[in-house]
Amino acid sequence: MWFVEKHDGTGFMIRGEKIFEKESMQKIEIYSTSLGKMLVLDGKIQLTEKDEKMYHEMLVHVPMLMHPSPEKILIIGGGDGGALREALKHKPKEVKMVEIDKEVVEACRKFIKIDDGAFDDERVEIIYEDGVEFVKNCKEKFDIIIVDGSDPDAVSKPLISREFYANCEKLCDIFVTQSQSPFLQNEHFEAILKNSNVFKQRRIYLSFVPSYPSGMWSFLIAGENLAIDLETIKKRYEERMIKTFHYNPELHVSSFSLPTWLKELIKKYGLLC
Ligand code: SPD
Repeated sequence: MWFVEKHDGTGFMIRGEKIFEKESMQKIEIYSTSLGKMLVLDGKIQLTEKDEKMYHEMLVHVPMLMHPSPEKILIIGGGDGGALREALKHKPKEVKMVEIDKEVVEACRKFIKIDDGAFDDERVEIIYEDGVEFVKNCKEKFDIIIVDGSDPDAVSKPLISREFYANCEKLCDIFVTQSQSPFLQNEHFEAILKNSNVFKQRRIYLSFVPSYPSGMWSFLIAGENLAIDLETIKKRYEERMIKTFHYNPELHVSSFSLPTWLKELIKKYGLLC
């Protein structure tokens, strides 16, 4: 069968067989495809085995390497375990993962298995709770907060609200969230830019993720001071002995080089370019 994800008159097609389906708070589907196992939530592709590292490595290593010693990490979402797997490569003391939908974790553990044992790591605590409520009531501080939400249509919509960003800002040194396709999903992308102005400094960086709408994928990183140079990133990457498939320090720096139209758009919302 062909699975098709459509966006405003465009679409991404992939051939595969459905191997799992469940309706929980969202519709969870898992396919076996020509790009490996594929997770789909409410009709939107969340990962394929072939390109998930192009997303998870960029989501996680960019903020982690911008921090001198990331020891306490909070991941909101990330039920497939990909972000967790990457965060553990920095040898943090503890990682809390707050996932709203236990069924996603269970389905991914059974059928996708990209966590490489991360779910069972003794430094990891998985909390099944709404991330918005968690940060509202949280008294702990984190070095990094990583938001690995699904598309902000239903379940994940509160993860792009000003209230959520304001609560995260109080709790961490560096914040990062995936911020959709700036090319095809302007409504979501601009809502994220608008609502995140609670942070002192914000920047956008990009990765190419072929199975996501348009392939052009963005991340918003925020904190007190986001300045960093290539030499420092290289040194940290080597000292921490990080092994990656897609990420490297040169790509880290170049991912902040944005096309003119995107620079102009984000400048309107007061972000650094
Ligand atoms: N449809 C693209 C949505 C991308 C954001 N979610 C990715 C989750 C992978 N852990």
